[in-house]
Amino acid sequence: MSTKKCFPNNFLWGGATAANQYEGGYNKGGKGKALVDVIPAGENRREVMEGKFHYRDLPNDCLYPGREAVDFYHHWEEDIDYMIEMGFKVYRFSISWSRIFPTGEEETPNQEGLDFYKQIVRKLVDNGIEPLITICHFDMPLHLIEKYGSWRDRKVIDAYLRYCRVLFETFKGKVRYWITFNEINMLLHMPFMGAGIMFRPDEDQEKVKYQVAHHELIASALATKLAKEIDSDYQIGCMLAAGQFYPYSSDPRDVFDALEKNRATFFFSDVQVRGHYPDYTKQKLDNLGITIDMLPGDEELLQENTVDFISFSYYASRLTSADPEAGEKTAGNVIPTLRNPHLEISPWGWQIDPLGLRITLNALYERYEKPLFIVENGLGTKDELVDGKVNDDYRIDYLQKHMLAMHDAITKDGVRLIGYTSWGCVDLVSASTGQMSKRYGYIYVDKNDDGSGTLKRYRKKSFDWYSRVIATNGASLFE
Ligand code: BGP
Repeated sequence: MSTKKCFPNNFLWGGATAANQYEGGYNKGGKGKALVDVIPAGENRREVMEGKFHYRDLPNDCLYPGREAVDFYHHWEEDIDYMIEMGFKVYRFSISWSRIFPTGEEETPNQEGLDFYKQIVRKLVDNGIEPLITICHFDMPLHLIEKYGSWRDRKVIDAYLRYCRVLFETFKGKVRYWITFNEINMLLHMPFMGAGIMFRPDEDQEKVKYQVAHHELIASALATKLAKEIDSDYQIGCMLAAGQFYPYSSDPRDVFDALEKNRATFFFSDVQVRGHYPDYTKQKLDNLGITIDMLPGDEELLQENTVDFISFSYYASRLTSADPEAGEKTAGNVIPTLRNPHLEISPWGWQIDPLGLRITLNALYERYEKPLFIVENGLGTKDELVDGKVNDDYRIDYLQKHMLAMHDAITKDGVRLIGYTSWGCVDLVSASTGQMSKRYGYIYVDKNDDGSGTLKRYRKKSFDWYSRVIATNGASLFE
């Protein structure tokens, strides 16, 4: 095994965005209303995203940051030019479902919406950038939520497949990599943001969540089947909000608690990669008295249509204890965690753990032995624009350490990692907070938390740094 100081040939370096936080143009080009259009910034955001506060009951003066976002809708050429300049090999982005099917129920797609993405794919392909498309990234037509209660109803699977068919047929021969659902496990933690679920009074929320999970897993399997029928070269991936749970102490109860918390994430990939419900989930549901409504043939569908690669986001590891009083809490990517005293934290309280990335890569690779793809990682923090420049050495430091951990996983542990797209390569709206000030990009966008700003773009210091990493296939990380 090679330990040379660069990454495998053809390693896919790039960046990632998603329509709901980046694209804007929410009422342009025939687009229908989407889930993100009703998620406000400010104090009610969290409860709306958790499905506990109905968006219809929000005050009139709310700011909805996803509606304009950073207006990729009108800046796509300029932004992709920056990606070309940085030497991207891959660009991960999502398609807004309601731009293609405004209500989700039309017989034919909205041509204007489709044309918007066609020109993007054309520009990427013409410039040697591999598109990696997320079909559903915290996004769906609002109509499907209002009419069917979202993914609780199997009719939404049909709507999703109609949408998938249009994408797979339109981009045949141009796009290779697809992700069926962004962070599919997030639906357990943020049911509205993750899957459009608003809870009704007195319902068994766990039952609803697992039923919705089943429908998304079936939709993902059917999409995988459809993709292969249309183009056998298509590579389909699942996508997890990953980051291993560590036990808070060596107390076996803490160790067991970490094992159970990790299962809540692995449940999804176990189904999507291995093709069946793991026994620990079957037993858990049985113990909770939950029966999932399945149709005859569902189990075969899951078994026969597993994914080709496993993609995931990694921002940090997580920490847990069996003792509810133990430790101190800190923020993290939605899923609750305790503060790990061995780690530094970002100004938003997110922990920084490059070795945790290597641990997470190993956990996934040992479990599945399939190609892995890191499709989100990065430091969300404040930047200061001074004389048109941003000196983001802190971001470079974060990224450098995580990339070195990836290199260790590849060259010392034998992990098969095929690519890396850092999150929010152009600054965009934060999913958890709705803020603009929590920035991840190599490109600064002049937009503020209150929605003001010129939307003008500026290269940050990390822009040149990342360009060099890509140009040297990682060798510059060792200089
Ligand atoms: C993931 C999402 C992204 C993204 C990222 C960073 O959960 O897939 O959409 O936003 O986290 O989180 P945040 O925006 O809250 O900083």
